[in-house]
Amino acid sequence: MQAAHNTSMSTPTATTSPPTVLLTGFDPFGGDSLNPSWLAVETLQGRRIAGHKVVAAQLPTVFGSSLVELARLLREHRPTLVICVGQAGGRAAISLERIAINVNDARIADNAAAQPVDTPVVAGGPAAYFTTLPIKAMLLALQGEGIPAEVSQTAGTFVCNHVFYGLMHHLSTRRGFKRTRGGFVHVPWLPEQGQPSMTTDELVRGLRLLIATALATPEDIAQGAGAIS
Ligand code: PCA
Repeated sequence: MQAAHNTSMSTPTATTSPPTVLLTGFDPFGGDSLNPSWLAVETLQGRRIAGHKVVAAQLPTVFGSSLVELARLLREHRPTLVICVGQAGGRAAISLERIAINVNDARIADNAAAQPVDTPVVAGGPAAYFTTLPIKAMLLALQGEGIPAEVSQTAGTFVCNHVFYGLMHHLSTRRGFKRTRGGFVHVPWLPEQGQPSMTTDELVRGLRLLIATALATPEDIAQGAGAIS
């Protein structure tokens, strides 16, 4: 019998930090006093999931500066996985966003009183980017645990889509991010904000499962989830 050749045994671990998952939420906007995306995300700060360390950070609900802050976080943490999370009032399930589009079109002002209409997120950038998260595997994982979930074909045209597009543009064009996967997830209101809603506990459970599933699924599965129209 041959002895197993295990190179990881001889790799020094004292100075190497675990790979990082960057998880972001937003501050409250549009007159709300809380944002479930941040309340759920912040509970996961510093948690270990599948050998990765979670870094939780809040982004401002502001066109432009949200992306400046996201770029800083990406430079600082060099994550292997990025999931940006935002509130989508009126939705009844955790929405796994498929596509980010190159347009800002705000119906309300952002938290810095800006309200861009029909401007590009990135001038000259491609019309859209697809998520690089395994959203079908994530959908099945959530549904398997009885957590309401759906694939969404639009993240809107406000700050969430802006951040989603900016994230995907950064990952696909900047050096050093070729192997970083990322995407966007919308969450419903909390019960105190209105209906339909999900509780913070359920959102946290869902986010943990999304991270674990993404880390365990290098290639997404083929599973139909599209609407018939
Ligand atoms: N939701 C908004 C921006 C911040 C948030 O949590 C959106 O869906 O664009």
